[in-house]
Amino acid sequence: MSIFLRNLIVRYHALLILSFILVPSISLNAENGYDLWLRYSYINDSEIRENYSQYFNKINISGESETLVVIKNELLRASKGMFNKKVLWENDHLKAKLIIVNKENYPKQLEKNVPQDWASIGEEGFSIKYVKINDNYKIIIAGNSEIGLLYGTFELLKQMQMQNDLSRLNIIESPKTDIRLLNHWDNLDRTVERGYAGFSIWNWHKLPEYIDPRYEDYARANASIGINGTVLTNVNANALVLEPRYIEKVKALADVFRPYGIKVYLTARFSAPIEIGGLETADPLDENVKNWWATKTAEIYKEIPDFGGFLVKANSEGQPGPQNYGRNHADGANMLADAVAPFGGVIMWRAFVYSEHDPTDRAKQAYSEFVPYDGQFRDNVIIQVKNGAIDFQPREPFHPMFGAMPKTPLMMEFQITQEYLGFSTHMVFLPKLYEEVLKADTYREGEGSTVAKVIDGSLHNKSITGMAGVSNVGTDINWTGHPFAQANWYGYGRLAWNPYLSAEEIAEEWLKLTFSTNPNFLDTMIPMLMESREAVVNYMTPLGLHHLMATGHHYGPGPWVNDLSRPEWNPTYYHKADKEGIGFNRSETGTNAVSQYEETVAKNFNEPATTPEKLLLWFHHLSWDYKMKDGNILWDALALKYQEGVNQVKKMISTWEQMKPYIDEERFKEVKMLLSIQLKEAKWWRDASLSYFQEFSGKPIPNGVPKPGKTLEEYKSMTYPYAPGIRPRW
Ligand code: BDP
Repeated sequence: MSIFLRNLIVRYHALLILSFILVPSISLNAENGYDLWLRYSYINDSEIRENYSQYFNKINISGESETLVVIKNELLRASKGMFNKKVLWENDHLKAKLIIVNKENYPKQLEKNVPQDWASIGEEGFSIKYVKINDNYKIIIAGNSEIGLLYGTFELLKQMQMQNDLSRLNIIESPKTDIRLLNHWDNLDRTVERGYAGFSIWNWHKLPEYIDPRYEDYARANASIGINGTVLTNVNANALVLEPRYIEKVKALADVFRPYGIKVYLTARFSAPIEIGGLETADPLDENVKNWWATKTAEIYKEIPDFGGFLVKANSEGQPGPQNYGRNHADGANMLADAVAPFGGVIMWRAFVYSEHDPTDRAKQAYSEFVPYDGQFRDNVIIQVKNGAIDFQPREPFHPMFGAMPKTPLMMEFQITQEYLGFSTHMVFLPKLYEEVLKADTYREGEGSTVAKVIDGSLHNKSITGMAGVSNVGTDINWTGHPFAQANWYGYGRLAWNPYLSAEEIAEEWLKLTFSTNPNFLDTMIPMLMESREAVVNYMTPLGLHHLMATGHHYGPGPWVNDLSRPEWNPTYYHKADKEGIGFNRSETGTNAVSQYEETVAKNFNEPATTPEKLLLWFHHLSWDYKMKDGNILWDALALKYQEGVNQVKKMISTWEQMKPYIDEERFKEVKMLLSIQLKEAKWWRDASLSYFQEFSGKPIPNGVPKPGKTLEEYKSMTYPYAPGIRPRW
């Protein structure tokens, strides 16, 4: 029996004994969550500890660079935490137990004994091999670049933290996308649009001199999951960040991040040439405008030679853009692309556009505005598309643009911050949402044309690929507000690296790294995480309903709102409840948004019978008496779904109670309190929504669902002027 298996069994037994006899006496160290998934907690099992720590007695790293220093520091930190031991460095690779080496320094002798497949390791990838050379077991981490070595080191440390069997290590990994970004919606005044974890971690006021140690920990955390870029500023951009006084601050951050393989990017306000450049126009075809951007870009690259490029939100929600000058998105994007091209920069041009002047279904507008320009964008432009056509709802069908622009690179934009999913109060494991979208089949090149294949570029052979996640990071001690919101940052990074990973394996990894490798804990918590996303869909927007939240801050239910100046800002625009029924008719008999999908997909979505019930009301307006697959009428099914969501949260609470023995008290209590708020809010969503929809259905609340505790008027009168994350006025 392998040591590994034996240890597992021993631990199982120990656990049984513990959970029956010793539970009250266990005390786990309080943790505030700052260390994220890089806790390197002490390994109590002496056999495993000794087995792992032998590799830290003789580590050989050849070469000198900032990234190698980062690698060494991480090894020191991990060794101190996991074994309470120092690291011993070994100059002779023949004597070393752990060798970390790039292609350039790879010793001839090793090449003979342990050949590497450098091509499949790729520019940012790595291999980790457990090998026997002259009767000695060694681990070799190899990469073409030092960043690859850094990723490989983090992978080895992850394997150890998960207490995996090292003798099985034979990994070759390389990222499947090129640009793996966090998008910070952070403002220069340190507020964070849709941020629920405190203020922005960028302390603009004290930069460039004062380097908060958090910057480095942020970089470590990101590098450990393969994130290689960060857009520092809000998509609702402020031109000031392009002024020299801010560029020097951005440079200071770039210098901190560089050794971690992380590039900085900025958002570009399209009207910056007017606002800070003194020009009279920002017309992308105007020579002065082109020159202004070219000069500005050169100025940035002079300070930050590896600056990544610009992210642009144009002609959307009041932001300026090329259409202000009668130009199109390609004109705008290409002008900026020309400015950054000499320096190897990219332009990420967002497809999140909709206009109050366009009376067509909001869900159709991005596709209509972009698809006709397929093939007209420069090579260094990538279009950044949200996962769904409306706006980061708890559930949306995949965006019809995916797969529909074969000649243009498209990158995914997911939201990690939980704007529409309970802020940082609700436990919602978002990799489940991401996975659903990535696995969706666009059918654009026949069956199996998944969104993941669009994103990794394999469907249409793209030269640049990427993924962006709207960050949920702030100044809260645990970074993300809810301890479980860390899982969404982690899971996003893992999927940006490999969009084919399953949500379940991510849940397992994250739980092991963040809480415990105890099998009882994992067997209970993995299913809980996996279900948490469906729970929030059920208690907020079941059966394909969407955009029902209150105005502005988006906190809590507001399905009744119908007095906002722009029709498509009103929830009533989306649910269209009336005496006849509920739902948005996007079929051929309605707005025909289904026609933007490939024929097979469109055909399914066009008919209620072939539309998945979880998306039913996204595509169809159906009678309250419509018969669902289980025989219930729609009204009853809707009410029961709301109740199911509430029940799921109740179950989460009792599951969490059982996890007490495995969690330190601080995080246990924190999550417990948050779950009780989640339950309160889940009930609020159910009761307020059903009271309102009942006005139209005229039907009784079905058995099994309690009657709402307040009148509809009372729900409507609840206001929350100081709910967090609201978009500041500017
Ligand atoms: C919406 C947010 C808004 C953002 C916008 C965007 O409510 O704050 O500015 O998306 O993505 O989800 O541009």
